[in-house]
Amino acid sequence: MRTTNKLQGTMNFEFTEEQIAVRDAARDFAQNVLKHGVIERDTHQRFPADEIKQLGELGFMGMMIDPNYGGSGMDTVSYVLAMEELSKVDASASVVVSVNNSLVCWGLDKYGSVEQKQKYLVPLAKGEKIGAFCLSEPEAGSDATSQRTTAEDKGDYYLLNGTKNWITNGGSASTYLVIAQTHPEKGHRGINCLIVERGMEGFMVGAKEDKLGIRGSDTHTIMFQDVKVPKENRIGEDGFGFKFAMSTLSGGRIGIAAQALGIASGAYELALAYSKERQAFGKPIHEHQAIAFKLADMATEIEAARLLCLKAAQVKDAGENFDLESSMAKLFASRVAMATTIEAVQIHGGYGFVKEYHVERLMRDAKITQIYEGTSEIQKIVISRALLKD
Ligand code: COS
Repeated sequence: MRTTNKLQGTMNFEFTEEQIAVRDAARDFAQNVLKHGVIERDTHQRFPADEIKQLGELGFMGMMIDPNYGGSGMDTVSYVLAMEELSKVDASASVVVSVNNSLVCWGLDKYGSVEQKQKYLVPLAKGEKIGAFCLSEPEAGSDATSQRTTAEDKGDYYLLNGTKNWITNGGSASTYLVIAQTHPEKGHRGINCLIVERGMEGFMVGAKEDKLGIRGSDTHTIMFQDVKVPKENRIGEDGFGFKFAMSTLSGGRIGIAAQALGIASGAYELALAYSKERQAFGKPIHEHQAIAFKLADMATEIEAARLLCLKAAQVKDAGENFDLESSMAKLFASRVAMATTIEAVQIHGGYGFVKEYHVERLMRDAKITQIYEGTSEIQKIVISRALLKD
């Protein structure tokens, strides 16, 4: 299937047996394990620690990582399929999976040294430890080059000082990839990424955020006060940190696009089932065209989002540059997640407004997919720049 000349390659619509098995395993886990307690975890902002441990044992925490480094050696298509299934039920658990897989493990696997992979990647990919990615700051979210956190070069170590905001897995992680400025005069080319361990002297976890959605995931401010980070914990060459962050986020956006897709398809499936059960004016509500047309729009948009997610995954798996495709997938899928969940609540009427029916939570969870790992506005910058580039 050829698309615009800026989008590349062909698209294969057939899944392998392995991809189907991964999707089915994720679906079983979501329906049989995650569903139980999801409302309670959301209400009390309780981190799904046991569930994440089990996902690690099943190989879902380092899906795209070489088995030699503790991973499952799967492709990005399998990752998208798994993320959709998990996110249909519990977007809080799926963001933990997404950050660990694509922002932390994938970045370490692609750009880390052999020693860094042996020491840090193996336990993260096995799910024995959890990782966090620290880029955003109180005054640098979208404008990611304006890092105020500093990593002063002190010879055989960096002296790390600063504050990071809205860090997913902030309270539960052991390994933090921290973006910091070493050479301010060089702008983004002076930025480094350092591997920081929880427990290093001067490392502090701030208060947990009280959030609108994905309330089961734990989001914290992280502070560094004169943390001495050994030089061997820098990823890549001196000054590679910004490119590391951009490249890693590009892959992360496929995970979040798939999360948004799952939130949308989860809400759609609930709305479809409800529309067959609920009677109004003497017949099931899906027999009213007002509801049937909503379902038609929802299903069509979800399918389009699914194709964009799979396209981005296939381009990445082919080893091509996937920045454009991942941003398109995230921009569109997150918009579909928001629109679909609002309609799912509407179809449920008054029941949609109460927790027991799940769709209000999915609606709250959907919003963050338009914000984290690059807002929708940032995705439009990436997309338009790629389209307009000579
Ligand atoms: N992979 C590798 N390198 C990349 C890249 C990618 N996907 N995207 C950009 N770069 C490189 C560029 O090549 C450039 O390097 P050189 O100047 O050496 O060529 C460098 O990064 C800076 O790129 P650019 O000039 O495009 O930077 P801008 O300041 O214009 O910012 C945006 C670009 C806005 C796209 C970027 O800052 C961004 O993505 N911001 C959002 C960050 C984000 O997602 N925050 C959420 C926090 S994580 S939850």
